[in-house]
Amino acid sequence: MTIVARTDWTREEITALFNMPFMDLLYEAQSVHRANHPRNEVQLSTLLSIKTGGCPEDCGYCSQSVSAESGVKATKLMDVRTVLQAAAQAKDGGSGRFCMGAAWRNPKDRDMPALIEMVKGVRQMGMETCMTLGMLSADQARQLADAGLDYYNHNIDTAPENYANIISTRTFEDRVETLENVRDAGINVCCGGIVGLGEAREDRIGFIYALATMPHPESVPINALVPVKGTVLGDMLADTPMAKIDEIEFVRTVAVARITMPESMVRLSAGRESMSESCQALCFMAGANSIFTGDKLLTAPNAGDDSDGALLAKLGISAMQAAPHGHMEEAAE
Ligand code: SAM
Ligand code: DTB
Ligand code: SF4
Repeated sequence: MTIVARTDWTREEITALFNMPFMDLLYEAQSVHRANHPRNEVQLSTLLSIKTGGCPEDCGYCSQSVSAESGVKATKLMDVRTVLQAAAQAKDGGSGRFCMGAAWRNPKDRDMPALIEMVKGVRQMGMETCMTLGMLSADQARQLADAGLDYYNHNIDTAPENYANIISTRTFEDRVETLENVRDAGINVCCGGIVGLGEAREDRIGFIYALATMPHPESVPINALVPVKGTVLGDMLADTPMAKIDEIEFVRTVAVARITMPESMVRLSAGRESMSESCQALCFMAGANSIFTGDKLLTAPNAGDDSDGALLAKLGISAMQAAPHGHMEEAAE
């Protein structure tokens, strides 16, 4: 399925959405949601860190950067069998997509054969595949596409104007180049970012504006910063608790993402563990329709299957059987 939604949003329009009375914004977002997606359904994905820590990039939020003193131990790339065992477990737990993440600036060509085996193995189990490995060359993207990779996650993370305040080892344009390589290879794009980095409303506007004016990602993860001690931003937040993102402002960001990218899946990603049930419910109302399940993200804790199961049951939300953009669904048509 190709996304045809408009990409000519103006910054003024996005600002006006952020400024709407909260109830009007939620009503609008839920209306857009219902016109484009099955109601009361969320897509469930499971994350696995296949290569943890020791990352040469200096993203100020990340526990896996060599610049952070977070105590995360660096590991080598996991072997294919261990990855496939974890995938089988995720499938048993009802997950429809398995996302494999590596703390790399980019994969080395010598890593490609193992990565390709992982994609093929997970697909054989009947699950959708997603990887997030840092920057990809056009050739690497093609190799992963040939193996059957369904999604590639590569976030713009924040507004282009704010990028250099958060990461200095690469540019916003580097990110866009990988996104183009991924899209050109025919892989679905998963691209979003983080709020709660201490950014201003203007930066959140700039972040959504950047996403909504590019070819819309099939999936848009909105992460709330998980503050980790020993990272620049985690420590900043510990010193200035007032900097924590306001929940209503977080929900507004989700709603504006839903309205401006109506056909995309909007994923309520990191940060759910410390979010109230009511805030998560408001995010679903605002059009979020995808979450990570399991009790761990890559290195940080996640809400966990028991509390998620209880919350979804309480809200009358069920697991989506097939995401609208996956190769799996196309194969079934
Ligand atoms: N190294 C690869 C990369 O950066 O593209 C893949 C893994 S990286 C951990 C994937 C995304 O996780 C980042 O782009 C960021 O948006 C999110 N992330 C990382 N640490 C986070 C944190 N502490 N809180 C919230 N989101 C986080
Ligand atoms: C994304 O946007 N969020 C996920 C996924 N893409 C790979 C990762 C969140 C990571 C949270 C911090 C951690 O677990 O270390
Ligand atoms: Fe490395 Fe990704 Fe963490 Fe940045 S977000 S330090 S690129 S693992």
